[in-house]
Amino acid sequence: MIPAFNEEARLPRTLRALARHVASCQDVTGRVEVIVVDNASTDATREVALAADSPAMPVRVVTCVVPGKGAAVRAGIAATTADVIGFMDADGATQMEAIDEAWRRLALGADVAIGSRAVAGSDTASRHSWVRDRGARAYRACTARLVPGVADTQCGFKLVRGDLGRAVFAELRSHGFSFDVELLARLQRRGARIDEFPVVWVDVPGSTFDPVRHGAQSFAGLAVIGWRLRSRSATVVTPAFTPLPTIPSAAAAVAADG
Ligand SMILES: Nc1nc2c(ncn2[C@@H]2O[C@H](COP(=O)(O)OP(=O)(O)OP(=O)(O)O)[C@@H](O)[C@H]2O)c(=O)[nH]1
Ligand SMILES: [Mg+2]
Repeated sequence: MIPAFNEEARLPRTLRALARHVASCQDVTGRVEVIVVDNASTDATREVALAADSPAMPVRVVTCVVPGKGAAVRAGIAATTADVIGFMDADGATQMEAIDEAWRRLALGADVAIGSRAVAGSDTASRHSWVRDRGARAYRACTARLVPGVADTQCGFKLVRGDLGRAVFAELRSHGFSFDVELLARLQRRGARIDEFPVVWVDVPGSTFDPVRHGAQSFAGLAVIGWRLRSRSATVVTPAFTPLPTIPSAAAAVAADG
């Protein structure tokens, strides 16, 4: 699924690239469906999303009434039924090859495969401003306590087993950009195997992330997540998923949303 807020400019190119990629790897992934989740876009996000709908790659739009990327991704995941689900950003900054690598890792036994700009092999030649980079570094230092062992919580590309993903997303309370941290922390507490793999990431102008407003909210969000995870209700472990058998070959591939 793809969260999209005023993405009429960036979404069409991403959906075209995704359709091309899906066509080339469908024998491995099976049928791929895309859910675009919009909340309160004031441009033609909805129309450009629906214009990309095709029999080869169905696209539907879900409207989320709660604002924020986290709320949108949660609503999109709740609308899925597939065995493998995931989300990616509308800007297409993470290159599509990430789909193949994430899929391979799930097939080899990972519960979750997350793209990363901070592990060996990643390529992020074109990055953010100096200020944004410094902010991201400070943010990573803070997330290290909440999700130990994960170098880049914020890359906008993650695939997860469907049953597990739907169960964990239903628990999330973060509506903003920090939801990835809560997601990963809750997955770790369930004992999920999280594979972090390098991606090629190319900055695409037109970010919806305001370093001042969203930056401050993101740091505050971490404090709230830490508090929630320490609270009694968050420590209850619910055995909400059973292991998915490893996919032995392309012929046994499963369908995915987004
Ligand atoms: N539905 C919805 N989507 C959102 C909202 N805020 C951000 N998004 C989407 O979240 C994705 C990531 O946002 P970006 O603007 O790329 O920001 P980012 O990836 O965190 O930061 P950059 O590294 O600058 O790209 C995009 O697909 C946005 O459209 C929101 O409030 N609602
Ligand atoms: Mg982005």
